Amino acid sequence: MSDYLLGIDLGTSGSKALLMKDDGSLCGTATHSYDTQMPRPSWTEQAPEAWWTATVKSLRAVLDECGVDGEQVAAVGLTGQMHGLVVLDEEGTVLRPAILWNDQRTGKQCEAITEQVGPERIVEWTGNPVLPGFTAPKIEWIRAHEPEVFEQIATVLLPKDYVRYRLTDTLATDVSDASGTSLFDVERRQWSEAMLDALGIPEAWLPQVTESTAVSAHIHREGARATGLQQGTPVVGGAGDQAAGAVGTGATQEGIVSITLGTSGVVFAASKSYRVDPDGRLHAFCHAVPDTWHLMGVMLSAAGSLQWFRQAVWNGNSDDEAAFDDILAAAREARPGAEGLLFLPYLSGERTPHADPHARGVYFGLHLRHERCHLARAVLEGVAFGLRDSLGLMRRLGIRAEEVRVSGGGAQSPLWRQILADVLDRPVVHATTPHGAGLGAALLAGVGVDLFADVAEATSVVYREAGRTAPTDSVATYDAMYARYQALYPVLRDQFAALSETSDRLF
Ligand code: XUL
Repeated sequence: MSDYLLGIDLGTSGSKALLMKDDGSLCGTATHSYDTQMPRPSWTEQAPEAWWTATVKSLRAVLDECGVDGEQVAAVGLTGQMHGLVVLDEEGTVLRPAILWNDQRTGKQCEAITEQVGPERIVEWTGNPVLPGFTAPKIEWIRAHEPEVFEQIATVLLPKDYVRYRLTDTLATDVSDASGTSLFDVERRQWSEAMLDALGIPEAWLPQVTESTAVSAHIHREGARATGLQQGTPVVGGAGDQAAGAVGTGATQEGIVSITLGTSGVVFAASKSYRVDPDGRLHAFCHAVPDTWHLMGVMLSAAGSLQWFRQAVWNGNSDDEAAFDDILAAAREARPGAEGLLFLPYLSGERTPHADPHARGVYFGLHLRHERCHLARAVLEGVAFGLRDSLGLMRRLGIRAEEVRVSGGGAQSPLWRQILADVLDRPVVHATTPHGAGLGAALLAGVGVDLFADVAEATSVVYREAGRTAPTDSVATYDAMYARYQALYPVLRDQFAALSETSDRLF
């Protein structure tokens, strides 16, 4: 009996395989990690081969640990880090390391594309401005800096779709992930001919696009041999990590706003109709639910800021998971507002609300009385302020936030949830399962093979509220500190750009 569903989440730090039964019960997960190379300070790259190796290991491990045979898996769903660029030659060989979503090298390419096409037309054609993390400017960067690679490009893929290619020998993506390429007509849910023509990128380089719940490929012989899955097993389109995560948390209905506190911090709202932010500060992407869309604000370093803090300030040990508990315990000792200390979490530049690759992290207001506990608390609060920025943009677009649901690694901290409830001045709800995107991918697979009638039914089998955190009387303190936080970026913007130019010259 084939009643297991497999979700593969190709994350930024590792590939996670998640196995569930179609009644919603989780059988297990296994993760294998890989490294990120930073050949220059704001560049991030990974080897697609390392993704494949880690995926094979996680997949085999989860099947093994759960005692499930490949042939019992009814369908596979893929999700993962969005926007990354994988380039293949005619033989399907990877031409260079993948350039990732948080790589900031393409500022100049974004400016050039925006000037050439015009900012309004870009939003009209693709629903979004061209941003440094997105895929198209990465292609342009290769054209400018690695012409010998550019000449050999025959295929352009997103990260999770490279894994699909290795599993199925099929070149395909889904509408939600394609939305983050700057080459996709998000309103019509197809590649944007206008944008491709303007940039001189052949449509033949791009994979076919399906809805997230559609079966787009089947495991082929090689894929089956490598993984232990059965040849012919259906693989659905799947979704970018945010849209897939929203499937598990129920942010597929209007009125529910989901916040993910992962490496990046995301504020996400579903929309039945296509709407764009006229200022382009929120992303307007296709959702994983057929014929719906979503709006999203992405801050680049959310829990990533805490990881930096552990490494750079706390104990220099990036493997010490237990240190997070110590940091959170210390942060609890400081009072709300961290005695007037603010932290701007722009450690890898920023996307929402300030799309600025030159922005940098800042501690503002340091005083002799500040101790490590204040430094720690200011990081948690600064991230919450950044998320409040995105929620504010959504409310201005008429998005209702009847319920705020928080998930991701950071959401497991009661202190961070409390800070969020106080900064947003609304209750935040957290779910029982922390397996966001991988779970969503498995659910999408279940819809694809009709084990669930639709995405809403799929969500209902897994989503359980674990608790609610209500705002306290710290709301007023945070309102006052948020006003100071918001005032900082505009006065620093030019200095960030100047510092970036100086650093490029000196370091
Ligand atoms: C979404 C985004 C991140 C990455 C990595 O736009 O950039 O969520 O997908 O997680």
